[in-house]
Amino acid sequence: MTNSSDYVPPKVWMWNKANGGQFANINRPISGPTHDKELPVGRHPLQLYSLATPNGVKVTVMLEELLALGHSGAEYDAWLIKIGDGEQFGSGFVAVNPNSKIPALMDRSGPKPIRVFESGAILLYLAEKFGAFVPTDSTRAECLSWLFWQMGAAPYLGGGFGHFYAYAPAKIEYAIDRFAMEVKRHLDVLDKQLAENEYVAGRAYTIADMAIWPWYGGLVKGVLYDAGEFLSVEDYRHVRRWADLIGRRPAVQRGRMVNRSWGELSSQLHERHDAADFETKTQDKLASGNS
Ligand SMILES: N[C@@H](CCC(=O)N[C@@H](CS)C(=O)NCC(=O)O)C(=O)O
Repeated sequence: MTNSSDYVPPKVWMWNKANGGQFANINRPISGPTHDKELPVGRHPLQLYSLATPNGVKVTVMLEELLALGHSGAEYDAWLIKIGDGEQFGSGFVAVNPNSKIPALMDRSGPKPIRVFESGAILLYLAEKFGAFVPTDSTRAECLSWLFWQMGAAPYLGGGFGHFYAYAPAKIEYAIDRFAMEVKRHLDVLDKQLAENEYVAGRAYTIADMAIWPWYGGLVKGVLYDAGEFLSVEDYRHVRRWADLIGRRPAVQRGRMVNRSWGELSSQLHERHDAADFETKTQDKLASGNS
């Protein structure tokens, strides 16, 4: 790879497969499937194909919250998609999300399956389907504004800051500075909002909190990119107060475990097909033969 300071872009960009750093094996400039592979389908109305990254956790938290509220129609099978192995490029997955990214949801509760992709769209779809976690009063606009704020902001945090701070093959000061500045601005925006409001959109816990918490909650608790000290996250005390509040919710604690394939074995529930799986199917239990 050319040193960033020597690099002069050619007239026409060409795909150099060796250039992509940590994600070289999965990043491609073209869309569509690379191989034929049907997706599994379980017995529940909702089929989720995902991984416990922040975007994936948004949806599993929502599903666990809906179940905790008593919405049995939100029962779901969660299937693990190993994006590092390119499973998002299987033909079955691409049919659910042509953009080849987790999370992807298939709603099989009606006569015709409905596909939903993009985590924000999935949250809103489920909120409207079950009439929960999205306000119907004057605070609805606030909730949707923060939901879409997150969808626009997260690529700067993940694809920008996280990529250049944690994953890029070289530490490029310009890129890290640019995105650290933007991410700190995001944290300041949130901190001011949460100084005045218990939850992001006001008094009620909504899909805006579920969308923002896995990213910015993780960041202020120092678990994302190991960047807590670098970004002085202690300064954002209102975001930290809120991150703890959300993190204490039992449904959030369950949602974090679903489709998780790293960390403590007891925190990894690779697939979720039943509420009892949290007790019996985590990786520590499976390893000890207690399934
Ligand atoms: N805007 C999308 C982003 C989804 C996304 O970036 N997913 C990542 C994991 S967090 C992914 O599937 N990456 C696989 C790839 O890029 O090939 C959403 O919110 O659903």
